[in-house]
Amino acid sequence: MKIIEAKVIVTCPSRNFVTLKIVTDEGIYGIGDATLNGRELAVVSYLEDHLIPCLLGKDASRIEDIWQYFYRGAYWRRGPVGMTAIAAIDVALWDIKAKAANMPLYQLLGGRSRDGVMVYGHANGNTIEETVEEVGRYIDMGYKAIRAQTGVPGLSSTYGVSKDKLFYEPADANLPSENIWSTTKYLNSVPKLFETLRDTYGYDHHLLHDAHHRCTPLEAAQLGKSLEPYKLFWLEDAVPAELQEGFRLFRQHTTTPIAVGEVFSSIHDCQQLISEQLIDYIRTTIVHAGGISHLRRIAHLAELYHVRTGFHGATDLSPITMGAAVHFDTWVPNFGIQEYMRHTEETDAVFPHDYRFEEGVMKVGEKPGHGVDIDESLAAKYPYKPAYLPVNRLEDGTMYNW
Ligand code: GCO
Ligand code: MG
Repeated sequence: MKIIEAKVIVTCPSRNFVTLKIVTDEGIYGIGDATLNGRELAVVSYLEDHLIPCLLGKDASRIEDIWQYFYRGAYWRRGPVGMTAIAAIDVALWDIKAKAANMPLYQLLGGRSRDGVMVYGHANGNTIEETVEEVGRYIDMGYKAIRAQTGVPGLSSTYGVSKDKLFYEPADANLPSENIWSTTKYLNSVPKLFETLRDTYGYDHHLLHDAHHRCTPLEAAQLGKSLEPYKLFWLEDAVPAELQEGFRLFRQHTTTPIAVGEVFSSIHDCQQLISEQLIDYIRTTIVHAGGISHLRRIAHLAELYHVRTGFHGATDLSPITMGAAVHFDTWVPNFGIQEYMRHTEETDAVFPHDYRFEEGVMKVGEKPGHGVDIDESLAAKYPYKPAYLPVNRLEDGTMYNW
């Protein structure tokens, strides 16, 4: 089965998405997500100028060999741009293989391990009262697990708090907007949110929180400790993870479960975190970490060390990644949870799909492949719009992690 065409489709139905479509001489095609939020066109160029010319004419059934060709065969390897491009190829090829086998992707991966995939939604508000109300809205929609983020008194804006409650979109400006940050103010406000949430709704729902790379290991340890009474499902990205051994100090001081990894692009970014059991959930996802072929290796490594999966699923991951993830999650033995940030109706119309939300879980579809398609003529109606994620400064003006 020869690859005869590969094209990149850029579209902006509410936000930017990059999609790779691979067509074979047998008429079967597959699609993969290639979206890297705020850096979309770098991946477009990497695919169009460097990978697609080498892909044409290859045998679409040789997924592993093609993966190795683009990873090992590239002298300059790893990094988010390269691994996102490889992921798009990999997912499109798995889609093709599953369609050729006339099977839904999860069957090809090894079959079903569970009936539904528990997902968590995002509740947020400017104040604790507003956030508590929003969490109630998610409980009413049937969610079993909810992430809660709230505004920090004394800071005019912060990560995770949006104008439109149901559709949080951080890439909100054609040049990066600037946020101001204070970890001291933040650390004082978060425990109050979770105390109020537990007082209001009790302990039947899973609650999660994302610190978005803002703490040092010691600050993260303090935060984890202060949240222990509220029994979080996880505390995410408390510490930036370039220094994997930095998690030792954090880990040793708290029993709050630790999640990290949405910005990782390879198994080498989390090898120590996993093998030293410094984390409980690995968040690395299909589109940013080399596709299904590579994420499978990460999941297997994690399984050896009691680490479970909790893949990134924000709106900047297209419905193609969501669809592929639901197949992966339906199969993977050490599944933990899946993030699910709702896409807008415009996005869903461009990417018709057969996964569906039912009573707190995502149900996989039975269509051959990963079950997501792209409506190209509708996609063409939404041209690319430059959009950046914000940047962050401390109150004295110093650049900080966003
Ligand atoms: C999450 C993430 C996102 C990211 C976004 C960046 O946990 O869902 O932290 O909100 O900020 O995906 O592109
Ligand atoms: Mg996050």
